[in-house]
Amino acid sequence: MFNPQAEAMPREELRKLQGERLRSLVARAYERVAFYRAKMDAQGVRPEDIRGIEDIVKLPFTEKSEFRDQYPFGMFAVPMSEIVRIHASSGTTGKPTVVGYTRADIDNWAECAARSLGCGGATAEDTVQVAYGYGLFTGGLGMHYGAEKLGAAALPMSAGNTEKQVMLMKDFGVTVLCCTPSYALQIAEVAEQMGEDVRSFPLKAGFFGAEPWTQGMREHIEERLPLKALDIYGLSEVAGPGVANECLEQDGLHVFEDHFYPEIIDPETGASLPDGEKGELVFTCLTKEGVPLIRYRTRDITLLMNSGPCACGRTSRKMARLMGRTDDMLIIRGINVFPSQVENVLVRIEGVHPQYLIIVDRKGNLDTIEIQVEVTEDLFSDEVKKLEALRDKIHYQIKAMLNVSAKITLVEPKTIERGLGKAKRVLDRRQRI
Ligand code: DLL
Repeated sequence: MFNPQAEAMPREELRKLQGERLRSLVARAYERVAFYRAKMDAQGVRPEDIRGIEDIVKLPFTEKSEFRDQYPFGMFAVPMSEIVRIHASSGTTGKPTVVGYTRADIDNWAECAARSLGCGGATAEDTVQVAYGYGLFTGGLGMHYGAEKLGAAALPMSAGNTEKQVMLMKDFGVTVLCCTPSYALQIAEVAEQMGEDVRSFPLKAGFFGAEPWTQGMREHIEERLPLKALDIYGLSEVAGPGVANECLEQDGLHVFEDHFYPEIIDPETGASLPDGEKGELVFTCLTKEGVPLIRYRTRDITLLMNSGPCACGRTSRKMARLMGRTDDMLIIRGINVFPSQVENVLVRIEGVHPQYLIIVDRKGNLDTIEIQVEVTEDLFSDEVKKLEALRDKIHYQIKAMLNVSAKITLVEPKTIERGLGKAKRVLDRRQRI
């Protein structure tokens, strides 16, 4: 364990700590963030009403759309002089949700990412290849700081350039790999194509997340790469990777509960559900300074396990592998994509109808995305050159908005199926093994 005192803390002591931290979080949020003050006032709850962690249910939820409406810095609780890093995650429209971190926030996040690595047995002896993207996305920098905090050697590869990933993995004797599960498979395949005997590499653990995957996928990866494939969960609004992580038991993800308090609610009614019941995962960031987060609805579906103490010795509650989402967010090559973002682009382009179909598939191990778009009658009978220019324009604007390269197919007017009820905008053909 990276931090046995925190990770194996007796439950009662943990509850007390959570209560203290919640009190101070709520007081800070109420005093410094107009958004929280207004929401708490509307609900008739005051900071003094929060005495222990059990009082958390009195607090209002925070929705992703509300967070985004505060763009860019409305959720910040400290002056910019105290912010040392900014990340952002895509929202349902063009504007992302923006998260600012104080130095203490970065330290706490690095601590949790280091604990995550520790869950897989990583230590200061290890070399950690970070093949999550570096940038506004939290994957790369999150695991990078975690590896450094652990005292391991961080190898900041970012995603892509797979042959080089394989070469350095071999030459540097990399022992720990961090990337999306689909990219892990891609690395294995490219290594095989390069004639490398990847099974003889000294890898021992992989921390795979940022997109949904399954037990079957884990078996696939573990057959190809000589490592334990572990599930790592996180989201930018809460911190980034390292909110929860599987230990070597590979049976549920330990939530780092002294920083991130989890709840499961009924997504329809908002009622709290007991451990063992499936519902929407909600997080409160007990220690966050830059952007305090209270009862944030993640839209992720899972359950908190009631399996009792874990054989690894950690006392925190475990959540099950994610089982889906309550909204329509797609994750394509680790990037969050909302169909409404595509629509927002299309409605602004002349010559197309906002009738479209997003087809997501998987070629080899990589996600592909095709967007079929209906063009207007006039344009359809026009010259090929014009159609090509239109296609390029859509491709460019989609790329600028989503940060994903999509294949654009222009189709004749009225060819995209119209349903009677909700339009079916997405065809997800990916087989999750
Ligand atoms: O994906 C942070 C992260 C980076 C997690 C690297 C793990 C590893 P966002 O881009 O804000 O942050 O996307 C968050 O991704 O609400 C889930 O729907 C999904 N997600 C994250 N981890 C997992 C996982 C990062 N292990 C959204 N399994 C979340 C399934 C995951 N889905």
